[in-house]
Amino acid sequence: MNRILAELKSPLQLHSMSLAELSQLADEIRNTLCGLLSRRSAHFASNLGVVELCLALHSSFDFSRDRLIWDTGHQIYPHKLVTGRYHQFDTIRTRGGLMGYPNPAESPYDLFVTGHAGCSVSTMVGIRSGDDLHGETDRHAVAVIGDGALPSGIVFEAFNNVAITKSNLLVILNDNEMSICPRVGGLASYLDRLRGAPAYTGFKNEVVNILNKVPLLGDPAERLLAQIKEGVKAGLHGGMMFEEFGFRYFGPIDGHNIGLMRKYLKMVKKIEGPVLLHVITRKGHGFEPAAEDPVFFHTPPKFVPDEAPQLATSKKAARAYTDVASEAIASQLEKNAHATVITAAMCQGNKLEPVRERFPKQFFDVGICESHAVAFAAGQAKTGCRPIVDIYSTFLQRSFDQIFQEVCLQNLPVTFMMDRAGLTANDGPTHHGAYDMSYMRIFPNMVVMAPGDAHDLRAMLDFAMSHDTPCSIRYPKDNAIELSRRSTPIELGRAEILAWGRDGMILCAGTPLVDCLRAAETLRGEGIELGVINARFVKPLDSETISKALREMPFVLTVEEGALMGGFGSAVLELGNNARIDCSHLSRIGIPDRFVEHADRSEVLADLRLDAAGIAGTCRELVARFRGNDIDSIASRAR
Ligand SMILES: Cc1ncc(C[n+]2csc(CCOP(=O)(O)OP(=O)(O)O)c2C)c(N)n1
Repeated sequence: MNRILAELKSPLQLHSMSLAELSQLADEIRNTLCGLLSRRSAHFASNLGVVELCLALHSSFDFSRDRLIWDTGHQIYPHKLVTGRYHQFDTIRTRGGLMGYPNPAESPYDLFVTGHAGCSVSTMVGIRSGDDLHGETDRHAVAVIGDGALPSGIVFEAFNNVAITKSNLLVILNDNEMSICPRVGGLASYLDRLRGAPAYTGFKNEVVNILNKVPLLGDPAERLLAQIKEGVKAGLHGGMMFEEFGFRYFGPIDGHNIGLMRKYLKMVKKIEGPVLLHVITRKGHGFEPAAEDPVFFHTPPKFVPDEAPQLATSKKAARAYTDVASEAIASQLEKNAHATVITAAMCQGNKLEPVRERFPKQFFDVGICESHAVAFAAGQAKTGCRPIVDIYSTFLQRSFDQIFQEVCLQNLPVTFMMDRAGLTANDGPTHHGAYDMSYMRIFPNMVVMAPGDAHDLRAMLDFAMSHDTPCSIRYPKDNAIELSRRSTPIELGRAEILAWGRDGMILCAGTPLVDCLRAAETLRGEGIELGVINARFVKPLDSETISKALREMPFVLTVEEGALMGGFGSAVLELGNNARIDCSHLSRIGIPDRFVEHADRSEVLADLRLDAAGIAGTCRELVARFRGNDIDSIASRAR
């Protein structure tokens, strides 16, 4: 029984709790997190790691007035539990239930919907500035950011700005030595050194004060002495890099010691100007299997914490498009020593671990730095490499400008593998890969492909690696399907006609293809003969086949698991318009112009009528509407 959590009405009650009570509350939060995992997959290790930090923060600040942002937001569960959402917690990540990320619609304690890493400091600098402008200078501003998110370029843009604003801002660096995988890069080494140093506390301040009393005089020997003095200070004071940006650095301190953190928070609250408090936590803390294997336990599948065997079987997930992509990438690296693969901290999500092991020289993890990943790939391509940028569709949005300038404008052969394209379901709107077809197809030189099945995915990567312009391939978070058919080879701008039909045509971009075929099958049983085309290319479109369908068919329905605004269906409309074909019989289904809430994938697809039943239903309606079309009206489309 979670005695304290069940009764907790407001996080302000934490202010009057004893350390023993807070520690009891920490246990109850961990129980609740473990309980959740026995019901569904969710973020786990990161949440276990911040339980004490969350309690220290809420027992030191009043976030009904003070400001708090958890960067990325995947570690928000303890915060949700103490801010009035314990009794709904069981609904998290389900349709109509709590979101797995911060959500202002749920609670005033959540300031922004977040899910993409790195923006917390910028946003908080802005909030600080706004509060100051409104004369609300008493409101504390706190951003909690992980060591994985820290290297994101935007964090340093914010730091650079802080050096000018010198605003009252507390950044808490939650250092657990992990991104999803172990962190990488120069900052990782720097933080490793800081972790090894004793906490930067008053004692060192005193030493620095003494050193400060050493006078600085003019002759070379004294200048040397001054340099030594600065060197000693730097050695004593590991957080110099942050101080260069205008922060007062404190730490590193134990992020599982609530009492200690409260002392520090009390102290730093009184400091004028920006402060960075470095706390050390352990991902998975309090549940040993998660602490031992935080990579697997970042978002583990549903399991029963007391029953290890279930966990072992749950590790064997069905074969997903991501697996197909990872194997296809491995085979490219094997064939071609100049082929490389670049991930932005998503080695695990992209299932690239076997690729990393087999091809260490051709594998590059650049950290959560998508913009850099793309510009880096452009640089490699310039030298004759064939880089494959393997990034989730939603995170690739970060690199929009590098796709434009560094890749497309130079016409460099970089291949983009856009994983999680479409509806990622339980993560919700921050993670749906809705926009990639719209944002990729606008750039000259870019080829945009949407495989209809696993076979297409492999063949498209083959095609891309021998094609001399930028290419992109999108595939969803779904089980891979291999359609049994005699498939035609991938040719630039050539669709695959699976059936021509009589009563209408389904024109599909990507993996909804199998549901289009199912829908056609159902309707065949009702005497309706539909054609199905696997478009394969969103750009360039197969203008010959599509124009023919637009001219000859009573209706054409485009199907895509992507935003309707600017997506595949829009491209077909543009094609029709360019060819002066009347497109009044063209309908489009896809992701509408609104943010789609989290739910199970099958629920979201059904809501948007993107499953087989929905596609069949839409086609039935279109048949009813357009069946009466006589030959004259069809012929008039050619004009
Ligand atoms: C822009 C962006 N890229 C990638 C991700 C995927 N992602 C989610 S959490 C995470 C690791 C974050 O590490 P850290 O900030 O250290 O937090 P921790 O989980 O270690 O607490 C990554 C890479 C993301 N959310 N946003």
